[in-house]
Amino acid sequence: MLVTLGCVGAACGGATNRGAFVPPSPSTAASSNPSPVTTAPPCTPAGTTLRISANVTPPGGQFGGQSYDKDCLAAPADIAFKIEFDNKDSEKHNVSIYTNIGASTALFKGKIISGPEKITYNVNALPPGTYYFHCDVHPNHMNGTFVVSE
Ligand SMILES: [Cu+2]
Repeated sequence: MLVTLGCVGAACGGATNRGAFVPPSPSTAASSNPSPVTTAPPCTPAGTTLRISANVTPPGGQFGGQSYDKDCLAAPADIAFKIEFDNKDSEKHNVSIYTNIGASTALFKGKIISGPEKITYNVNALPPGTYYFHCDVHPNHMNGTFVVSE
């Protein structure tokens, strides 16, 4: 069966994945009914510069069309890193990291910027864990998993 390594789909695509290991195709035929890999993180770190964009909100999407271009970010553990945030939208957005989906404890809060504009956030080192990120302006529509791992 196929083993999923790293990002699912285009969730974590980008230039930082250039050096990512690409598994060879298995010699056996792919199962028509692959079982999900439940233990692998949804994305894995590839360097200390992370990138995420806020998509342009479609017309009429003012109360629900806001979105990021990915739903998983990953950073290496125990080392400071950067998040290059490209707000392509005309609305205000940011990226903040929380301990969990309830967003009760913030690990990092990014400055909210009006787009179109780019900003680079400098984030202090975090211990390994599976956290959560969202836009503080649109937490219900712009959010995802934040993985910190070796
Ligand atoms: Cu937002």
